[in-house]
Amino acid sequence: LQYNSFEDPRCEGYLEDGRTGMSPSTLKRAFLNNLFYVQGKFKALATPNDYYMALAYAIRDRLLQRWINTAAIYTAQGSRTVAYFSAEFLMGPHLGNNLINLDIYKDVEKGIAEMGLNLGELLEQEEEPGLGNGGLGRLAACYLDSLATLEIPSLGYGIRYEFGIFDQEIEDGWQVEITDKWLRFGNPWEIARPEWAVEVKLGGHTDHYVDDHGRYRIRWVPDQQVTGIPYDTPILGCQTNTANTLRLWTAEAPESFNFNAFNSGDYLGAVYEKVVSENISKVLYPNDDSSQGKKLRLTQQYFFVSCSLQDMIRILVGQELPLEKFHEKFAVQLNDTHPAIAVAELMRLLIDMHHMSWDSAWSITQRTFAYTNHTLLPEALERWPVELFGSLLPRHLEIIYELNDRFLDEVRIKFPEDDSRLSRMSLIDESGERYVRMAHLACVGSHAINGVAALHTELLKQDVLYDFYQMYPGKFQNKTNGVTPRRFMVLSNPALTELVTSKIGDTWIKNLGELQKLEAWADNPEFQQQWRQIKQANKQELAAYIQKHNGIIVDPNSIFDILAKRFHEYKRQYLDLLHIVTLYNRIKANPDIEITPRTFIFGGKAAPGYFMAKLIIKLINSVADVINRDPDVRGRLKVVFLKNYNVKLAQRIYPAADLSEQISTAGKEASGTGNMKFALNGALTIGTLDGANVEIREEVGAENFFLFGLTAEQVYAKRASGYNPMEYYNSNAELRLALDRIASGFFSHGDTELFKPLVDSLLHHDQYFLLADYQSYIDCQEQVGLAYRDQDRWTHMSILNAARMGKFSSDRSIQDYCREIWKVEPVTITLENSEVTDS
Ligand code: OAK
Repeated sequence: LQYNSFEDPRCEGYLEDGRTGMSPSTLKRAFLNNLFYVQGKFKALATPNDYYMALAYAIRDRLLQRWINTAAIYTAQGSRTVAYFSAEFLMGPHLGNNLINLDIYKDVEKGIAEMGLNLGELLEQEEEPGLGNGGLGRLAACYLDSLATLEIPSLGYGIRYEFGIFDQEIEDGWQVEITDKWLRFGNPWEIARPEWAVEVKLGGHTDHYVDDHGRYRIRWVPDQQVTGIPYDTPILGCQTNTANTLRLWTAEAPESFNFNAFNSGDYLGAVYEKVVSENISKVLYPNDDSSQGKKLRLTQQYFFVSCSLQDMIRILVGQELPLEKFHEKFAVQLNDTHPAIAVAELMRLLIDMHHMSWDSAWSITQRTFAYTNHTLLPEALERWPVELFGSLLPRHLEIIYELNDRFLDEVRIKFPEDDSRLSRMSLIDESGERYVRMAHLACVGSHAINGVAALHTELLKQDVLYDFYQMYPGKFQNKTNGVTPRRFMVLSNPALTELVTSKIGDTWIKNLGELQKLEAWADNPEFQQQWRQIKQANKQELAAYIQKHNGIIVDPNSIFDILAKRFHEYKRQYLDLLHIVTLYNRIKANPDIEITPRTFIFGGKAAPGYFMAKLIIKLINSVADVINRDPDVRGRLKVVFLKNYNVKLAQRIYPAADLSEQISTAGKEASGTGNMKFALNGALTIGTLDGANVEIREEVGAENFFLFGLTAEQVYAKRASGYNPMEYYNSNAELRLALDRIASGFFSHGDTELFKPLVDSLLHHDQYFLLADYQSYIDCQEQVGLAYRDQDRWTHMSILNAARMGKFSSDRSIQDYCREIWKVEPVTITLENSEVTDS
């Protein structure tokens, strides 16, 4: 043992040995020990992955003391705890983030360099845990970071998918999906806890019977059972000792389950059962903002929810608290409706398993749950055919029917003689085939319902959840999303972090509002110069990445105009393309035209079954092929599609962006969070009045935001009065030329069929009002080009954008949730050699 407590002030006051020490010498020794004893390698044979693993284990050791102390103190104090239920956690790589939060990034970088290695290269080795699709999953990850940083007792509960979001390859311009084998080389960040495994029932039927005491009871007789094994990952807060837990469940066949089959010699039959069980946590459904209605998906949802609630009851009982205090011990947040089955499951556990009365169980349930809605798109609202639902969860269906009877009685009392309201609000859609409506279940079973940006919450109240707002106005709240500045600034943009810190100190990292102090520097020529140089260097790095991966040379002096997010028609990547084709047409018509050089960068995945989204990816790549090669363009325009957009790539992209494209049809994007990450890194936004763009613009000032397009209200009005996209096509020559160019086969080797579905959808439907917003977008982009020519003005705007992002820290969001929904308080974790640590 080495006692280094006095070498480093951060280690003061607690035992420091070879597995906890933060001094460079101790870290180095730990690294080399792990290379030898964990990886079984010496330097000559070690691969970059061996080095990554050796470092990851050294850092994990440094988390463990904090993690164990955190658990011990929460247990001893019986702390009120947030349980964040989410089918997705898009965590991104852990190592770099843990180095930042432990505040040892630079020391480790130096120590690693002294051994002739490069930290950046080791970080690249980490397989990203991509257990989410996009916004909703990444938000959950940012919230875990903030919960730990704010020292709030919390658990993230979800699914340990064996395959996360697919890897995207591009072949001949088309997206191709490859399975994401993220666990291939092992995962140093998780610890399996088989001792806390739980059993989950599926299928079968229910038995109604009278027990030995003459009481009426209901028993669920399942026809399948699976075991949930928890895998825990520590979630360290920034510059605090708190290390909370992300607990993800893996499905396995119960040991006893195939016993009979084995005994009867049906080996393959027994193995088959095992395979069926393990399928449950096999793969993440790759749909963003849409629901497929597959039984396996409902099984996944029920599986992780049941595991988690049973786990929480175990924790409660372990702390000798009565079940009646469930809602005092836990505040459960439902991340959209994916975990909404929890409402019925908690009722079942309390009533059937723990013999509580209906009324007590319902009171506890409603006080436990709160529901966040993340979408206004009708296709994303989850509903399950009653038959499918009943075949998997027969007891839950009974409970939902009973809940519905009681709920509709309440509606009748509040709104007498209103049958259409009853059918609109029912938990069961009976307008045709019968469905269970998960959003309704979530609304009824929760004490709080929130949207994720001010506009979104208003639209929920006026439209999607209008009846529920009338029924329960007091339940509705807004909680505007936020992002963690640790990952999306400190880790991903070290140069800017250092510049900012040199001027205003480093407390902004945990109190983002302090960035406001940068406003004083917005017109300082020297500061502006430094700000620009950093952006330039970040752009050069991205340019090198583009050259390496796409073979395209781009000009770091051009505007880096970036659209990076999932592909969806409402997000309007296609509108960006229409702008590109318009600029190209102008050049072709007049090769000497003055155009501010731009590099258009796209990134994002399309759901594998989403034909139109995949065709837009193909169109981007096809347009890129033509424009990038055309000598008339003289390099003034470049188009780049970066494949496999994920958290790692996002971290490279935000710091290098000049212009952030946030161009969804107003009223469609619930919030957006990429918009916040871009602005935090000094990109200016071109955007519609949609989602959180509205609030971003309010914060940064209208003069520092490029606004275009119809408002949500105008979109509704236009739709109501009969929108005809053809009118725009006929009356706008540039628009017509752009669409005709695409339709003519110019970008598809003469093939006029390939992009026809895209062109036709705009001309005949244009569900998302691209043509209505086209001219406004083109004009606004003109303003962007002009603004960029005045570098002092642009830099001034860029600084103010970053300086005014304080509101969009996920720390602020989490503080709002804590105060207004969860009613939880921070708990300080100490590292002293307390009794709990010794025992
Ligand atoms: C995914 C599946 C179903 C429903 C919603 C989603 C989703 O990702 N929604 C997104 O959530 C983000 C976080 O709140 C928002 O910023 C995005 O606007 C929203 O589309």
